[in-house]
Amino acid sequence: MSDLKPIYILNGPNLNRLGKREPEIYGSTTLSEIEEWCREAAGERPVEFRQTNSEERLIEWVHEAIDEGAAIIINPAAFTFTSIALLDALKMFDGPIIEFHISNVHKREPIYHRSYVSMTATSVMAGLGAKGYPVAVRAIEMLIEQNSN
Ligand code: DHK
Repeated sequence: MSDLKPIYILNGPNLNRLGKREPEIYGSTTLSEIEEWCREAAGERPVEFRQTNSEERLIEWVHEAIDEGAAIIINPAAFTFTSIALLDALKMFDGPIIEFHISNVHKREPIYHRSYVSMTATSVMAGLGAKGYPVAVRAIEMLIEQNSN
């Protein structure tokens, strides 16, 4: 049992369909494969890896991370561009936050160009594909380390 606080890796709507969903944009990797990669990259540190299509549930998980977590990696998917409620929740988190997108949202349709979450995220990663998730895990470890110095 690790005494390290967990990294919360939170995924928003439609990401449960990865592997089948617009593979030309999101690739063919499934969310469970991504979860495995994240746990491996996290090493000793526990990971809470979750996905929901519900804005309410995502916000409740951010509240849980506020009380229990060391860091948040969040792919809010479409809620990135619509949810002030999610932004308000993330503002309460005092650890590092990485906003993560599989695709480069800035190369896509204009509806994907304005992120509320970026107004509070420590870092934004976009366009690395599914293999970017374990990179984000290693990056958040560096940010946790920086935060603790
Ligand atoms: C995933 C989604 O579901 C979209 O709504 C975002 C993001 C992009 C991604 O690239 O991971 O716009």
